[in-house]
Amino acid sequence: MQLSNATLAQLPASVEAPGYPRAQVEAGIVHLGLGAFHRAHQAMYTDRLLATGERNWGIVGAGVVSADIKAALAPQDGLYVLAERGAGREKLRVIGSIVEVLGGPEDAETLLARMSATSTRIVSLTVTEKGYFLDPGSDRLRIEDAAIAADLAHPEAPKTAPGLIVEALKRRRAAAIPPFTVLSCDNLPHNGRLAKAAVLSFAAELDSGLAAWIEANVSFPCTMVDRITPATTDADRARLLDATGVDDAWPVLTEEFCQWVIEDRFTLGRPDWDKAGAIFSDEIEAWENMKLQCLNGAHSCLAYLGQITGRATVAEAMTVPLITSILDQLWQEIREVLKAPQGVDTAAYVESLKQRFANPSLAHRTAQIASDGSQKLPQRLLAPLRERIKKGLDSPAIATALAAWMHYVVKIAHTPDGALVDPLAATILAQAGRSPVVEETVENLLAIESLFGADLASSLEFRFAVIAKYRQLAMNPDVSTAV
Ligand code: CS2
Repeated sequence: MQLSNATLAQLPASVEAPGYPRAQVEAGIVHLGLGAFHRAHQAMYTDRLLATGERNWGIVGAGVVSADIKAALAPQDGLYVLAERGAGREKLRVIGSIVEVLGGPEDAETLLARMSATSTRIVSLTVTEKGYFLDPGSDRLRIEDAAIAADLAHPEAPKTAPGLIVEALKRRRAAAIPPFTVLSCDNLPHNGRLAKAAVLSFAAELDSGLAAWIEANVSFPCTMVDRITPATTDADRARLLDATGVDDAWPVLTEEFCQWVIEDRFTLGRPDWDKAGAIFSDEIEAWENMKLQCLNGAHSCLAYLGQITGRATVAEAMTVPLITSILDQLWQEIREVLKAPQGVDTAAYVESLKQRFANPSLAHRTAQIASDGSQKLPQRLLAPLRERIKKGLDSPAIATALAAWMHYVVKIAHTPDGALVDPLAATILAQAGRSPVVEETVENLLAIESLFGADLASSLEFRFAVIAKYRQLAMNPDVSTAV
């Protein structure tokens, strides 16, 4: 039975259906980036809110990069199964908050029309770190990137998130429609500020008057987003079909835990997401740093150590004493320089992370987390490292995590046809493969300034610490990929 509005009434009792009349829901949000994370997080919060009687905040969702998501979800009327999995438990529910699905570039005109409509009051986005096209070190828009260059050459037919947002805002300004709020839900520090930087830089390349209008009128609240959501596999699809009899082309598997902290700065109103469990807070930076460093910093460390010791999933990596002892030390280093949100006990937070990482029901692949390291390491590990350097503290665990990343990229550089998933892959692989000498390899990788910044690239003390950890890892019998 194919999932759709028509078959909702026939869902088995084991699957919870949206408990509200979907036909009455009006769209107030356009969302860019319909990956698994958005569908486990913002769409789930919105679904929960619609179930309380809210009718004005349905979501028009658009896959920005490709049309795959439309091919999967449009025939299902935007519906999909969300499987929330704890140790030995699973809750299945159908999420109904995405009321229209648009695809990739071929739907750009419809998408722009939706973004420009008066009824659209929020444009939110989950386009991942690289979807902002900013240099991780400096937050400069990479106008030389082919996708951005193409959008600047044809701004009326944009394909990137900054290009789409600027064109829609331009149309609203021309039609005297007040601008929407831009809500970044990507896992980036001060994600609202980064969204603003990308949008303003893009607009400034085209029209300084438009850029000034955006700067004066558009709000870009920051958010902290959290829910571990591995990419869906064919095996997951088959298992869910078996268990429920419901055929869903793109279900989402996630954990039970979910958190969303939002800065309350919306110019055209907003859903009461707090009624669905989100938190509105003016302490957003503290929330973001705690999450990005304690959770994501540890995730990256686990991913690279897992990859170089042959552990395919996070739960598997969590069973290796070498890895968990490094992780404990890493958390200590991070917590020593962390300013936590008021009332939050970071020791308890870290304990809860251990449980979440060890969840055996989520096959969260270390290879997935290891991707895009250049976009992730600065906010996850280099930020606490810089705080520690300022205080004169050394950071053996952070150095180990970075050395693990180096082993990982060096291995790929020496593998024929080895592919690194990272927007800076060409530079990283060139630097990783230049020398057979450990000292030089570390030095060459640290010299990537857009990743490490001039400060870390030129710090001898830091370089020696990473070299020592690189050697130490290479000597460990668990590390099979050392060169
Ligand atoms: C992960 C995140 O893939 C990654 O880089 O660290 O996607 C992580 O699972 C989420 O941020 C959890 O909220």
